[in-house]
Amino acid sequence: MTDTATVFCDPVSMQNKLFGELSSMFAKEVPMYDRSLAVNHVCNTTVCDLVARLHVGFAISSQQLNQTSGERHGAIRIGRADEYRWITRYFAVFAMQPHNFYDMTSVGAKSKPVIATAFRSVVKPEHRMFTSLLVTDYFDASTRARVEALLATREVISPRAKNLIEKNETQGGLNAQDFNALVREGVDRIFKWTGHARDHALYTELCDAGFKIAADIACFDSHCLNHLTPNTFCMDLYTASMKFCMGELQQGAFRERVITTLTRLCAAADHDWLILHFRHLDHAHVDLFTRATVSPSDIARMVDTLVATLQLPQFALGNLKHAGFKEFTEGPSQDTPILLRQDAYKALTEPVQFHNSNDTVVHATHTARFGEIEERGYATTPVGRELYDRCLEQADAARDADPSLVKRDFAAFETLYAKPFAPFPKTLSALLQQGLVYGHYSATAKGIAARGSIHTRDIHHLVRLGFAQVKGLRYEDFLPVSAAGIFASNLNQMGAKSTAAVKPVYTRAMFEEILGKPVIDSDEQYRAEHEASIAETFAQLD
Ligand code: OOG
Ligand code: NI
Repeated sequence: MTDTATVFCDPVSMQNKLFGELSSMFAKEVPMYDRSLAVNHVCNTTVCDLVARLHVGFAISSQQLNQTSGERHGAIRIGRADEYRWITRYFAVFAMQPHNFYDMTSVGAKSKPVIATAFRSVVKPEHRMFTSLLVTDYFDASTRARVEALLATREVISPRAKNLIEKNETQGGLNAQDFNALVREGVDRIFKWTGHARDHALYTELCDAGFKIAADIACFDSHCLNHLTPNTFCMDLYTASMKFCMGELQQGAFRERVITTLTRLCAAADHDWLILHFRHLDHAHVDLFTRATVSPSDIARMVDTLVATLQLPQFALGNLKHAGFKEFTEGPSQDTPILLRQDAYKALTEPVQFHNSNDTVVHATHTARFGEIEERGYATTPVGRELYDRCLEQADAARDADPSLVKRDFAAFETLYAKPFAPFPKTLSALLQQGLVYGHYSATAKGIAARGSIHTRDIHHLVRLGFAQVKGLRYEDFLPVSAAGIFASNLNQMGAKSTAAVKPVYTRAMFEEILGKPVIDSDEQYRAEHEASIAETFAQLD
């Protein structure tokens, strides 16, 4: 083949490019997002400094740090089934497949008229897009008709974008020029915020009825990014730093929190923690590190440096327009390294021009885009997930029973919230032994050398003997309840019940019909990897 146009780009590199460009776009649109990335960079650098003192031999280049910090998940909300199908096909070009069916219409008081999936790579995902679909049959007939009529008259995905998607499907790939054009379609049109909306009357009615989410979807003319979430190495360091920069936490209290957090990190940052948090590390690397101690005065010096950095003018976030930072982090307690912890600065109130059908223009505002951050832990088994759900329910109840505690006495709040999570072990090996999380096992050189003289088939025992090693599988997906909590606190609105005569039931099968392809069940994937790695380890060790 001589035609250079048939040289296809690697979809995963193009996915990195897409998310890099989306991040630049979002940083230009939302100055607070841009600054929060800078705060996260300072925090991650502090964590790396601490880890380097704790583990002699640990090193991370600024390029590796930037790469690791480049991970993002976005959230978009879509109005029509045909749009949703096109978006599914769009992400497929970038090797992103739908993972899990999230039914947000049945999550109790936080229920919303959306069903969703997350697009991501099947292996080693770095980026994700949580993609919601508005289900209009959740509403009474007249609201439904108005929402559908408005949605019917928009065109978010251009003919050019559709052509490129189809070309990819028929050719089995795209060249650089086509890929770049498709990235531009996403960044300049499909996921871009325009500040233009339609039908102010419908907008107001939906918001007043408790359906801000529906207003956010139906009245706007793009699938604008609602948030673009980076990953942090230490949630508590980041949230304290943001609150300090936003003027919500005074210096004394900030120092105290950072000392607590860094001291905890010294205890938590073992080899498993390193492998979980740093993509460039494996057992082969961490086994070469030697453990050192970090003294309170080392920590005090690190705190001084952090405070001095965050006092620089570029971190004076109180000067930017904002609505404050969320009061508490969603997810497990800080000492329980499972699933994911998420937090956010609250949604900004932004100017919007509504163009009504009678040619009038209304200048109003819209509050939807917020600044989320996350830290990922180990993927739980169904048993672990069930235990998590129970612990979370108790922790949330304890928190809600004394809602002002978090402001009054943060340390007491942390203790209160952590207590219900006591049934969870805090180390990877204990989590694995109790069957609460998934791992990837492999034989060690020592194990292979001992072949023939090994007398156990207990995988945990093999690890303890040094014949096998394990790394915890990272949770790469979402939690509907946590997502619903994020929605609720940012929009300042709980869920709202269906106003349809009969509340419809949404099934995965019906959702898959909209997508035009099956949804991957990520739990099955984690379990398959876990089990295959054990079988492979047994085979290697005979
Ligand atoms: C999606 C919320 C889900 C998360 O991190 O759980 C999400 C949305 O706000 O549209 O992004
Ligand atoms: Ni999110």
